[in-house]
Amino acid sequence: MYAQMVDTGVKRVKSREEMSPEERDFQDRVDADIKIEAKDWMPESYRRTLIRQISQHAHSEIVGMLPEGNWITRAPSLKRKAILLAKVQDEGGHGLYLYSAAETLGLSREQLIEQLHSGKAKYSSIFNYPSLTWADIGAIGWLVDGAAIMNQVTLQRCSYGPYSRAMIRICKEESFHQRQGYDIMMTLARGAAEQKAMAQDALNRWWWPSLMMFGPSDDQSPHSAQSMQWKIKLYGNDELRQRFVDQTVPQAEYLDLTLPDPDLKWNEERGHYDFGAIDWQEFFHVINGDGPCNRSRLRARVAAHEEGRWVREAAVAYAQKKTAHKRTAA
Ligand code: FAQ
Repeated sequence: MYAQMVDTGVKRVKSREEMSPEERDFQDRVDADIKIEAKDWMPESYRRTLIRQISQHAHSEIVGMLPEGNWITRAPSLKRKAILLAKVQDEGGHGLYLYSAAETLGLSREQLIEQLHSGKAKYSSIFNYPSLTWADIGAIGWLVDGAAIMNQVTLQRCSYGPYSRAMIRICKEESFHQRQGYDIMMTLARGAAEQKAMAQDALNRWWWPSLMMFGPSDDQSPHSAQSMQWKIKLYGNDELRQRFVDQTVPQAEYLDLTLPDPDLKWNEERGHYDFGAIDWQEFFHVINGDGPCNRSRLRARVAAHEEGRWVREAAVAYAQKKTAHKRTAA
């Protein structure tokens, strides 16, 4: 039986009795953990929800290259530079897998990119914050990749085959990314007083935005109930956020850094850390286009797309030439 919800802006979930026979069959397959593939029948709103989520995820990966790309030329050593370069390239690759997964649902890459550039499609709130110092690269790897993995590990088991398979590879790379971020933080936290202060400052600025990455609280999340019924999401936003807090507090203690939350404390009864109130007003400002870097991030993406046009055209011309050559040779 599926929860009946009052219509409060949070999308209503159909009861089994209200479903059409096709919808019931579809739900039975989802409940039996049978993956849904691109050519299978699916409710139109399942398809639309997936396009929204997967494309938002793809856009996040490629916009997420910008705050880190900002530090490639200023990395403190050749080794750090090579590692960061590889990480940023990985994020571009994640974008590619995810755009490909979204394309299986019937939209072209051009349409998806156009939705990003016109501001119609969202990308993760976190990438609208600036990376001000080298320590931010550590904080992004540790916290942002850490929050991303917490969410993505569960998406490996989501109901849509192409998305879940893309997630398996992405998660392997993301866990390496998190380790490299923590390694930067450890070096800084064990370095000179100035370095430790820089690490603490980065943690202070990235902590709360990282918690916001999980999305609004479940009672304010319009899509969660339906997405969980369809196993597009396996857990609610609050549960994953709590897991992230529980995992990260001991890591901060090990670094001897302080999380910027006076209300953070272990709750013996719940077996979890309690934490302070999230500033949801800031979150909604950011996702509605008014964060510190929204405009510059979009400008940079549009410029990169325009400047890369000749590369795409050259690649297509080369592929066409090769096919024509093969045909004449055959
Ligand atoms: N930012 O009802 P819900 C990464 C929107 S990857 C912006 O809870 P849903 C790797 C949401 O779209 C990070 N918007 O929505 C990396 C909806 O808007 P709409 C990205 C947000 O979809 C690391 C509205 O609020 N990861 O970081 C955010 O069920 C380092 C209502 O929310 C993914 O995308 C947000 N944080 O749950 C790369 C994972 N949260 O359409 C480079 C896949 C919510 O109604 C460097 N996505 N919104 O106007 C998901 O798991 C889900 O989409 C959630 C949101 C959990 C993000």
